[in-house]
Amino acid sequence: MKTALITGATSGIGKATAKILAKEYRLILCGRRSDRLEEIKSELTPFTEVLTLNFDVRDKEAVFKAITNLPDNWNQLDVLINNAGNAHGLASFQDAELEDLENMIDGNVKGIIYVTKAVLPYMIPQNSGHIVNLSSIAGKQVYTNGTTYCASKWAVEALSKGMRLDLLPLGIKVTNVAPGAVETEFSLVRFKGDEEKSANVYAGFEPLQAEDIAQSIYFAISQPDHVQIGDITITPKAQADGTTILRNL
Ligand code: 8X3
Repeated sequence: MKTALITGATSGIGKATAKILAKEYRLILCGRRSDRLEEIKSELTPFTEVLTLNFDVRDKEAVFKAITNLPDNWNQLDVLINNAGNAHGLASFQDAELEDLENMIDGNVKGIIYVTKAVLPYMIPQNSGHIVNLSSIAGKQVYTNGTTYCASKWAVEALSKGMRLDLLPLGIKVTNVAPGAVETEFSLVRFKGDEEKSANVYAGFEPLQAEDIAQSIYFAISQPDHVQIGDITITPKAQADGTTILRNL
């Protein structure tokens, strides 16, 4: 049975992906919240073997310590889903808190770099593997008040393209997944717990659900070995791009 490692596995797209993959993969589920990791582990253990790793992708030492020292029976890694990442605030560049901007670069960009560098030593000797990076519609354009979130996702797009080039001779495939509006805790985190603001993001149209993205991830990693799905952009039917959403259709 193949093994998949998923970051940000305790909620949203990460959790939905873990549930779908549990049918076919052994799972290494990574997250910051140990109580939630234990919950999802008990939920999925009836279906597959689950190993949990508790770290924050922004913490370089913690990432390498956790992934470098996998137990012997977990040392084959077939799929990496770089899902962890967040938006912190939605404010003009001049008004945004520096700490929020740093958090997005640290989590969304450096997090992917750390986790992927830690995972590659398992994939390289196998001469195979598949990396899925979660970008965003914000990686395809820039919108007002989104400078650094968009910059972080543009960086993910570049990382996906660059990894695909560099890892080609090693037999490792790279898929970039760019969702639009997905109804998860994403907006609640972006608006620092403001439920009204968060609910307004998804008001008046049918947003995507985490499961919709998980299905696309599953599709990408389920292709025959000779097929590489490079990019998937997914929006709700009511959304044309990062800021064009038709409400009350
Ligand atoms: C999340 C989608 O449109 O808020 O990455 O940037 S959006």
